[in-house]
Amino acid sequence: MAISDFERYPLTFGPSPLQRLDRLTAHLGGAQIWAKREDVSSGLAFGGNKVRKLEYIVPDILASGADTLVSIGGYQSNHTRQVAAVAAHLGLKAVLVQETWVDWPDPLNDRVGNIQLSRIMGAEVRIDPHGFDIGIRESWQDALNDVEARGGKPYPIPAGASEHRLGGLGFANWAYEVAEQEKALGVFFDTIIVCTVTGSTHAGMIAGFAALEQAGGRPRRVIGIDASATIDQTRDQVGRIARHTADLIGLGRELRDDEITVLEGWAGDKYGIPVESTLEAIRLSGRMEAMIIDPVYEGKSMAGLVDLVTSRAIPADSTVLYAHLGGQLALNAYTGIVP
Ligand code: 1AC
Repeated sequence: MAISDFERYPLTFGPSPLQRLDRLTAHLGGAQIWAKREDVSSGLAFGGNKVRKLEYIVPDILASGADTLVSIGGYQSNHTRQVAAVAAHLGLKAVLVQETWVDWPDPLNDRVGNIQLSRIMGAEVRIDPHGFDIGIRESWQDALNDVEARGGKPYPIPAGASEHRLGGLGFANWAYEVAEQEKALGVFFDTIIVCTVTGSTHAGMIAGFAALEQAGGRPRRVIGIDASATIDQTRDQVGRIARHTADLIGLGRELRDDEITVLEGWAGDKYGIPVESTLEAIRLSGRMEAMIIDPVYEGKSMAGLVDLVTSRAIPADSTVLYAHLGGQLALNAYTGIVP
């Protein structure tokens, strides 16, 4: 099968926009930098990367006859907010387990930003005391059982939709979308920078770009910047999901280990806790480009980009595509950090 053989239920406006970041490029003085903006890709509750993943999962949801989407994340999960949005859009219910993934001392952490929007959209929000873990969780299994016990038909969507068997397809298709946009604009992105935590955004890109290369496209680097601070688990999950997705879209060969690059160094000690480089990246992106990024995901991947470009680990003749995944709503729960 190829990516085009999978059914896709449209939830986005169309291809997400590409934007040249000219002032940031000039400021860093090296590679050309562009962004692809998943944060403005959909009208469903501000969109984001999970909407794109859910486009490939919705046909399975509808075929299952489920009436309730059950998912999980931290209080400020972008993913659960997008599940709530898609549930509202489809006329389904949503039960969201919101674990205590981030020990962040903002008194409004469990009330503003993503979680507020999920409540507005009618989701049942369950605050849970468990800490950060990208794996499959008992609290989520309990929520699935509870929906069944009260006569509902749950549809399970794991954290970030990553461990879902179709979870990598949205970003495998992103690679094809980029290739089309490149043709139209006469540009080639030799390096992609993406934040990675639960893994399927990054993994899907790896599989999609590998398939494009297999079909005669030019090689490029897909660099994941870890924001989980549990690097071994994330690396393992990215590799596993990338290989599974490559298989689904008919790559016809095993992905090599050197195609799976997850770099550490910008996550700090804990998921969700910004460090100085995160804050500098948020300010830089805001002041140079009015591009708003967040302390959990894009602030960390932008910090990685800045260092890789200024150190010339990404050479000055490169053209870099930075994936903005739409994490910025979490800023509401970080009232103390900027400027
Ligand atoms: C970690 C999946 C993740 C979220 O928003 O919950 N990005």
